[in-house]
Amino acid sequence: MSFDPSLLAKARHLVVFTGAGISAESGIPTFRDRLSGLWERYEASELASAEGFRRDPALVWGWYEWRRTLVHHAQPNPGHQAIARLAALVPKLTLITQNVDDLHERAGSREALHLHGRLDALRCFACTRPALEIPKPDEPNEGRRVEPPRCTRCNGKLRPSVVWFGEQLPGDVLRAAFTAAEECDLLLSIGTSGVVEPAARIPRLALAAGATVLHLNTQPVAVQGEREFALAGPAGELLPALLRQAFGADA
Ligand code: BV8
Ligand code: ZN
Repeated sequence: MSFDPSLLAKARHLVVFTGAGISAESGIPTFRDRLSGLWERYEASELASAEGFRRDPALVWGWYEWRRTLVHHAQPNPGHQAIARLAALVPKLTLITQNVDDLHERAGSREALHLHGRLDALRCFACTRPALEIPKPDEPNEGRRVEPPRCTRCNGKLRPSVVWFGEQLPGDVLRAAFTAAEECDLLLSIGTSGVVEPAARIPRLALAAGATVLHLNTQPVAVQGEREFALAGPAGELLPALLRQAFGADA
């Protein structure tokens, strides 16, 4: 049985849950599914972790600087834009993202719940206080080592305010995400491999609470039961088509 687009038009509370795949068509490498994927190129545990930063701060800071410049030069794609339009088409929308880029915001989405923090915020690795000014990122140069800037208060090294592996997700954001997943009647899970915990629990929570879940992914996604569906294809094409089917040609 295939997904009925009218469910989107009838949704009272829609949750949109995104992963790295929603930014792929903006030219931001995902973590696993492409040969040049960041995780293929580096050990994620080596780079996206406090131990990695302690061991080689210049390599980790250089990786984040490269990613910040990629995002800085990237544009939101039709997938991000369709999600931004959805907010005006349904009574209530909660956007939850695993991504640390600001492409949802630049597409016009407001109040995205960033489970894993954001690249464009920095804090001190030593005293944890937020950095007051964000240095302009250097030009992209994959894997170049760059010494991290220093905290103006304690001279500690600055780090990106993202959630590294082994670090806890911000409790208030995670609770808001879980609550939305349990309250919604429809959840779109877009561009995520569903590997990273606890974020990967979100579609499962929605399904268990009786919602319908639709996965949008270039790869096939295994679904079970009569309330879980999957569409295979790029989000930048599937989402605009879904809005047209649900809300009419000019949605
Ligand atoms: C925690 C910020 C506990 C940083 C990220 C076993 C061993 C070791 C650890 C664990 C383990 N089991 C569980 C863990 C814990 C660990 C974890 O889940 N590890 C995984 C690898 C197994 N989790 C943690 O450590 C979390 N913290 O558990 O803390 C704790 C408790 C108490 C006290 C202290 C600690 C923290 C996890 C957060 C890590 N940080 N990001 C940064 O970005 O640098 S996660 C990072 O990877 C991304 O943010 C993203 O969330 C994730 C990658 O996942 P996806 O978004 O799904 O992206 P991916 O590339 O995987 O997939 C892309 C998908 O898109 C693919 O399916 C592809 O087919 C599809 N696609 C591609 N193109 C398109 C598309 N779809 C549609 N359209 C397209 N065009
Ligand atoms: Zn400091």
